[in-house]
Amino acid sequence: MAQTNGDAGEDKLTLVIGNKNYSSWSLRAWLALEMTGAPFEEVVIPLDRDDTAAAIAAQSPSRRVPVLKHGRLAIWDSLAIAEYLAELYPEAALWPSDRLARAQARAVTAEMHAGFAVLRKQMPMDLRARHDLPTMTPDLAADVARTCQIWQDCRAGFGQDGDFLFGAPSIADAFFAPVVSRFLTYRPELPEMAERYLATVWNWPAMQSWAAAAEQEPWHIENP
Ligand SMILES: N[C@@H](CCC(=O)N[C@@H](CS)C(=O)NCC(=O)O)C(=O)O
Repeated sequence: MAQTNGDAGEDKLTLVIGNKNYSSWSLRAWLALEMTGAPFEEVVIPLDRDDTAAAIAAQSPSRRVPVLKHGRLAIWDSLAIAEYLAELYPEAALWPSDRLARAQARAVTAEMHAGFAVLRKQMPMDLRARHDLPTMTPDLAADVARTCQIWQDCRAGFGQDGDFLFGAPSIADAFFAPVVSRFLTYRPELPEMAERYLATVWNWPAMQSWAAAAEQEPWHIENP
């Protein structure tokens, strides 16, 4: 296990997540944790069942997943988890090492974390499914276009050393991975570079491992 700092010390890491086919916020934190290379346990709580709220409340102060348990700490919210892991495992370079690239990575990650409400609602993550494209309202089209613009700007400005937004995989890719899954499920028309980025993220071994587990899950949500 990589070196750890602070109070949590050598305690094991446990990530509490929703089911992998549906829980887009969980995917972000899980990919960030995978990138550290640290061993961890996962607890999967199936979403949208009668006992879901109680099961999550028993684990998470915010009554939301993901939540990361580390020693006496319970860290909720995907972005807080990602930042905690970036501090805990500096050698894993979860943020780009270049200051300008890192600033841009933080900006696009924050934008993803805080926005894209229409895209989230109209194209809910249903990783193993293929659905009809919803009506492309101006708001939905704007969210799709803004996503592609972000990918284009990051790739053109900072992506020269690899195929991810900032070359090597980073937290920014973890935060856009659910959008990649959504675009593969609903298939909006995308520019060539965005199609290439979809393939990059989909073929990312960590993403493949999450997708394989999603395929095996027994739960089905009719309207996710
Ligand atoms: N801003 C939070 C959002 C977390 C979130 O909304 N999680 C959903 C599942 S993807 C949840 O826990 N929903 C509660 C429920 O389904 O009862 C984050 O970044 O982690």
